[in-house]
Amino acid sequence: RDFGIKEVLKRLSISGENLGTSTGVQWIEASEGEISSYSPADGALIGKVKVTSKAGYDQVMNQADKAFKHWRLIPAPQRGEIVRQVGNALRESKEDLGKLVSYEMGKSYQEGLGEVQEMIDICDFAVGLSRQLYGLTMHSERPSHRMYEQWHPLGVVGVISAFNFPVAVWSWNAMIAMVCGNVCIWKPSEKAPLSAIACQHIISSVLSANDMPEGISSLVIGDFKVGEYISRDKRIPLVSATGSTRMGKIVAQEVGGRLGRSLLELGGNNAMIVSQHADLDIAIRASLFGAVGTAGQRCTTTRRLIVHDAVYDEVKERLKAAYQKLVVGNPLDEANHVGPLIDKDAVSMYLTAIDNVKAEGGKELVSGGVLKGEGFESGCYVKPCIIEAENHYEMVQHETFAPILYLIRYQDLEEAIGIQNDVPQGLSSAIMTLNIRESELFLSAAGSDCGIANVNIGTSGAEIGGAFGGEKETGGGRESGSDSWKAYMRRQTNTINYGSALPLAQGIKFDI
Ligand code: UN1
Repeated sequence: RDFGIKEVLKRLSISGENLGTSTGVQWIEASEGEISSYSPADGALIGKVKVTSKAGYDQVMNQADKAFKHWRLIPAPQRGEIVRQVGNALRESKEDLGKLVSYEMGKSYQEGLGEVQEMIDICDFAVGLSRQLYGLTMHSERPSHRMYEQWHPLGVVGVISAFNFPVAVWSWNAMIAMVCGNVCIWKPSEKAPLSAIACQHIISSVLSANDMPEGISSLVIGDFKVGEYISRDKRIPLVSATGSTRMGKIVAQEVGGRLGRSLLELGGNNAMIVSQHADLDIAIRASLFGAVGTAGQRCTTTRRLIVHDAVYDEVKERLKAAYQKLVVGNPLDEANHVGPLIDKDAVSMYLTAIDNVKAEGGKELVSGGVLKGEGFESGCYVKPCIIEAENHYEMVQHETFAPILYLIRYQDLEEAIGIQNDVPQGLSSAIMTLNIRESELFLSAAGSDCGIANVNIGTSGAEIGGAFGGEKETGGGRESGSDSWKAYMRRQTNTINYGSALPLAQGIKFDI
């Protein structure tokens, strides 16, 4: 069964050979080599994409630079109107784009739809925001003076996104950046370039319908080399990058070396504390989805379950039973719960992690392994597994992008919070408890050190309305909702003297 993929590709303007470089509406030839995109679902070649050459990148950058000078002068609510149309275009293509994401990246069709829904929601959010880019006014210490602040756009924003949310993370950045008056250059993951090309076709239809110049939202394709064009380019004041901590450190150094800004959303090593006061029905459901959803390839995936001694055995048995019911298989088939990993490299990292954690003393409660046979020909399907482990194990300290859940036992809550925080990453966290003292301690300054801390819901599935991101090696950036828009703007403080004298600040006398 091909689940109607051929028609989906046609409707999304994806062909066997695709240009990967777009200045907005136009696609340009300037390329150097190509990337083949294979589906981890069935191993089939979906299409090829031309990699952007340095000359192609420069062409994109020059257009973007010019477009910024135009776009920044369009009133923000009118920019919002264009983003509103992008949201509507996404609504029209929701099923198609969701299916392509699912087929190219391997997440379930339901999750593919959910990802496109996040894009639609962020468009709505950005439209409202376009009338709310508020600055403060303040009282001057000098007579007949007025002070206020304004927020201005930065310029060309570089967006580097990862394979696991191949389209939503772009939209969180680009839609907010665009209402703020910036133009964007997007380098999607080289593991999911076709989903990005489909998005570029969607946004370009809106840009051309509005007679917008080239350069407002452009696309470049390639691996870290193309990423370097962006991170080293002095003309790009902000680089927003999502991916591994390793990648983030390189981007941060390159952008920091030229004193540019970076907004980083890197690895997570998210834990859920299950207290003896938890509603275990909720805890089991949340940990199951958190650990195996997207085959463990979300930044917010639940990787560690820190369980109170008094309920440890019950949680362990119930989870084992739930894992037996999981159906792994083609992500487009809605009967399946878990799809494949992105590629065979990811499979070998998964296997290495399991071997290493066992060598450190970990005990497999639900065994892992690669699935073989009919339907698993791509070689990317693995068994979600549970391993009893200790938090200090090297592998437990490390983010493995796969469905491996570590079970850890605790005796008292302060110890559990200590375990939860004792990893290099700080993205998402959760506690399952019906005890208000416990939940409030977990949310206090002495509680979770993560950017996201939840009570009685899991670590993944954050809503777009909140600021998304985390601390420590997660990189410190915040994207999407709340006042994350400020990262895409520069603040200017303005003092205006409407009197006829020139009093100096701090009461300084300077008379001649
Ligand atoms: C990511 O994994 O890169 O909270 C982003 C979630 C999604 C976003 C995850 N809304 O799981």
